[in-house]
Amino acid sequence: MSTTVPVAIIMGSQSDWPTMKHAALTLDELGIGYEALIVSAHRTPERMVEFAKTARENGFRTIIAGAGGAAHLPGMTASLTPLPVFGVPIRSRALSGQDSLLSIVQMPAGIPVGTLAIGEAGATNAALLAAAVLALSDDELAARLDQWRQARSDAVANRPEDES
Ligand code: RP5
Repeated sequence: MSTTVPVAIIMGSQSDWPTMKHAALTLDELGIGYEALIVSAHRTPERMVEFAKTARENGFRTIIAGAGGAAHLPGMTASLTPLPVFGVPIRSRALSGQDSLLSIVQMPAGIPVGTLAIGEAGATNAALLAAAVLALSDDELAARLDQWRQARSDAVANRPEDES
C-alpha cells in the first residue's frame, strides 16, 4: 500500500472507530492526510505484521494505534517499525479502558509507544502529537497548528456564566 498521506490510523476493531474517528476529525481540521485501517493484532496478525513492516517504505511518517482490552496492537506495531507510534487506549466494556491503558503504556525499555489518555481525548491528542511531529519539518503545518491552538485559547471565556 504505497501512500502519499503521512499518518496511519490503525485500530483493532470496527468497534474502535467511534473513538478513533476523533483522531481522524482532528487531522481533518489540520489538513493532514491519513489512512484509517482495521489491523487486529490477534484476529489479523499477518495483516498487522505486513502493515507495520512496510509502513515506512509505504510513505507513512507517524502511526496512531487504538486498541482495547489486552491491547497489544500499539506495542507490536512499534516493535516492527521505526516510525513513532502513538497508542490510544479504547474504553473497554469490562474494565472501562484501564486494561487497555496498562497494556499499552507499560512497554519495556527499548520499544516506545507514546501512550495517550483513554478514549476520545486520547484519540484527539494522538492526532495533535502526530501533527506536532510532522510540523517539525513543515512550516505551513506548524502555522496551522499554532492557529488551531490559538483558536481554542480564544474560545475560553474570562468568566463563567449560568447555563440557561
Ligand atoms: C480489541 O478488542 C479491539 O481493539 C477492541 O477494542 C476490542 C473489542 O473488539 P470487538 O470484540 O468489539 O471486535 O482487539
